[in-house]
Amino acid sequence: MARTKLKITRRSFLKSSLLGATALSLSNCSAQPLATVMGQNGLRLPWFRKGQIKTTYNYCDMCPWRCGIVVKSVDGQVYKVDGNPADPKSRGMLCARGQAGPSFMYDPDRLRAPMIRTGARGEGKFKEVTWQEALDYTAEKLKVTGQAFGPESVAVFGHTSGDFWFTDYFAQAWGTPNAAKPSSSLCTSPREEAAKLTYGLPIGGHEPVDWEAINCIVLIGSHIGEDARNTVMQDFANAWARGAKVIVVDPRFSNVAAKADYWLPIKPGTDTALLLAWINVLIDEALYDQAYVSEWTTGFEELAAHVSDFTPEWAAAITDLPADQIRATARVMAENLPQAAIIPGRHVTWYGNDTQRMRAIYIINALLGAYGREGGIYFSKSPYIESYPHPPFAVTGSSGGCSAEPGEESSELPLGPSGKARADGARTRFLRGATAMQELIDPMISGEPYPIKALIVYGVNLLNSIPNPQRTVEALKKLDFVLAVDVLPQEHVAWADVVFPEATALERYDELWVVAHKTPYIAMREPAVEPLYDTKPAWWMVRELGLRLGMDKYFKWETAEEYLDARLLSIGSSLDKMHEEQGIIVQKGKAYLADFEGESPFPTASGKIEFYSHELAAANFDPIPTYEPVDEPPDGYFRLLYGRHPVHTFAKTQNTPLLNELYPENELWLNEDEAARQGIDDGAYVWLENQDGARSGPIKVKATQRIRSDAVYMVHGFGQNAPQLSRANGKGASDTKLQTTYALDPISGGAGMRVNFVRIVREV
Ligand SMILES: Nc1nc2c(c(=O)[nH]1)N[C@H]1C(S)=C(S)[C@@H](COP(=O)(O)OP(=O)(O)OC[C@H]3O[C@@H](n4cnc5c(=O)[nH]c(N)nc54)[C@H](O)[C@@H]3O)O[C@H]1N2
Ligand SMILES: Nc1nc2c(c(=O)[nH]1)N[C@H]1C(S)=C(S)[C@@H](COP(=O)(O)OP(=O)(O)OC[C@H]3O[C@@H](n4cnc5c(=O)[nH]c(N)nc54)[C@H](O)[C@@H]3O)O[C@H]1N2
Ligand code: SF4
Ligand SMILES: [Mo]
Repeated sequence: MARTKLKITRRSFLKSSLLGATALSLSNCSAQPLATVMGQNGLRLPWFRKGQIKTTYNYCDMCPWRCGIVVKSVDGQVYKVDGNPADPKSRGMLCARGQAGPSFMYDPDRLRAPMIRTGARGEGKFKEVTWQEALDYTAEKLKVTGQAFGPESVAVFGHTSGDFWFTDYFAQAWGTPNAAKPSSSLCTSPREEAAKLTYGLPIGGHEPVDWEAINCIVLIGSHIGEDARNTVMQDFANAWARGAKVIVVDPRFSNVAAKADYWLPIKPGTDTALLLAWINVLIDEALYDQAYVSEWTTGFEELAAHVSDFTPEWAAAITDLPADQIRATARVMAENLPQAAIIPGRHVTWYGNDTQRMRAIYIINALLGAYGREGGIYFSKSPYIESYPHPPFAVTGSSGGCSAEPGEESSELPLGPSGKARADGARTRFLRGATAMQELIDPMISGEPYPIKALIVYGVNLLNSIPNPQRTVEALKKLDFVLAVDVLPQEHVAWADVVFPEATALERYDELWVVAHKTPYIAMREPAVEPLYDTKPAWWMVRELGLRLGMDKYFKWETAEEYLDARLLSIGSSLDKMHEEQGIIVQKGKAYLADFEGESPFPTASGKIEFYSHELAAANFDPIPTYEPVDEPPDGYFRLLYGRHPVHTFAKTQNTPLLNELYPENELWLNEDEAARQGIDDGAYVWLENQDGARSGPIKVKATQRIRSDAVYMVHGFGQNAPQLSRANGKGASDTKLQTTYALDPISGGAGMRVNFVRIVREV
């Protein structure tokens, strides 16, 4: 395939074939009468005002990646967001979802006023109340619950960028260790635990791949281009145009597989066998970086002995891949070392043995000498900035996650003020793990190990993000009190006692976005316009609650500006100064081994990369990764796989007018031969039933050779049951509703969701 030797620019980026959908969104818009597009998005004509154009700086909240944006508004209306050229993530460009920020903000279905429930839970009947009433009522409920059952009986779930105020600040000040983010145990926790166990450092929010100089890119179930993180797409496209070799391991011919030199259509769930065979080849053929391994690693002898039988022929029988292809791909990696690496991936909670798979990945990267080398994996550094000065919190500990800045590490599980550890600890405990969100649902139902009686849900799509939503509904029925803080009437909002409607990211100040990076940096969020309707920002909500709950000492600041200025003062800046400097502060990094002048950059016990983990051995886990088979689909069933669509984020953008127009419903990828065997036409609508009898649909069949015959695939986030989401309600099928079970990773607390099977049902 010919590659255009072209550096990605703003113009070429939008044209890139990887980004077909992005380009489509723009051409679609310009082809329609402007009034139609504006009308669909709740915008008023005339759009060309005489008023002055106001510029504000922000970071995109349309997905957890958070590209820096420049917001243009006139007379209190937002018209346009652009990538902030000064921002190391966006570099002046945005993806389709980022461009749709104003469309998300002007969604006519938004929550408009605080509400208190009047009907039964789940019925969705509320009365609008004043903020005073909603806050007084909530504070009273929290106070009573805390007095009767202790502060840890209140769980706080948070995601989206404002979650800091609830999940970190409020939860710790209030004193509950039961604060969790879906971006940890439903996303990254295995890769974070594995990284800390293997080389002592977290991956962090921004994967430290040294894209500028990498020559061999290996993707294990990461589908760049569908996983549409702006920066990663730019970086990948540039590396590809430079001629970097690309190896994609995916049971599905993903968009990025179409750009690959090697596509390995692996049998789902067998990746660790492939990885062990790759290690076997690298060692057996002495292809690894021997100088690096002897200087920077421990446990090589044990590793070599461990993998000696895991030959490509052994793996071929397990993975359904030819042994020659396994050997050839290991050699391609080695030919390019140390400018070769397996990309850490992001959503890595797959089959329950995920920390071990991630460790196998990092072991290969170390054999390739990639850590701390140009074109390999650089060392991220956190920016320097002080926290807002406050008295010690009642409980400390990171709730973790891909949206969190790396928190304080502690070797113990966080304890509440009454001495109780996190309620997920009994099942998933491993030393430094972040709270496992899905493991906090059982204590809400059973009261074990102790009762959780109240739940605050901030920016988490409760019934679409946590597997086994049927169980979550049981919990919602049992809880004494539920507060939902959201911007949209999502499915779970109907189950809340109180609803706080939040102002969107474009309408509020927020905590700084502090990013560990090659060039550590800080981005700001300032409001472009006044909040619409009777909505408020999260910082204001937690402060008002805190004052009502006698937590005044944590809320000495009166406004977000005061809070932010105090933090920025610690680095000689201020909100005004940051605004003048395009909303971004960049600091100096320490990316490569050479920057450490002989000191070890690896904060493990040995100061080296540990092929053999004494820490895991001591906790009775395999010290070197082993392959564990996963259950096969029963007869007549397919493994249910899922992933991203370039123009949607999880289950939150399906109702966004512009994005809904681009991809209104998801499809079921079904192998064409299987479809023919079952007499199902391409484009037919079917229902799906899982191994436990849960159903979802109808969903349109996409009969294709781009997927193996033992699995089906759909985009996550559809099949919602939320009558007030006028565009998203009832469209397509829900992967979550078909995930009635998950496999718990005992090391990281991750919930492996690819262990569910579905069969096709023609009629309901
Ligand atoms: N079945 C299944 N489950 C998954 C995944 C999957 O692929 N399949 N993916 C997993 C992964 S990788 C992740 S990271 C998680 C993501 O999990 P979530 O973050 O829960 O996913 P979203 O659907 O984006 O939900 C965001 C919620 O925040 C609300 N919201 C949006 N903006 C704001 C705001 O400004 N303020 C407030 N208060 N609320 C706001 C939205 O309306 C929505 O309710 O899901 C995980 N769960
Ligand atoms: N457009 C868009 N982009 C996003 C997001 C979004 O919501 N929308 N969310 C962001 C977030 S928080 C996350 S965590 C990432 C997630 O994005 P990634 O981590 O890149 O991808 P996943 O969605 O987990 O991976 C899905 C891929 O894994 C393949 N797969 C399934 N089973 C197996 C298996 O057993 N082995 C192998 N090798 N492959 C398998 C699937 O076919 C699919 O191609 O995306 C980020 N980017
Ligand atoms: S990747 Fe797209 S949606 Fe995510 S933060 Fe960047 S521009 Fe926004
Ligand atoms: Mo994620």
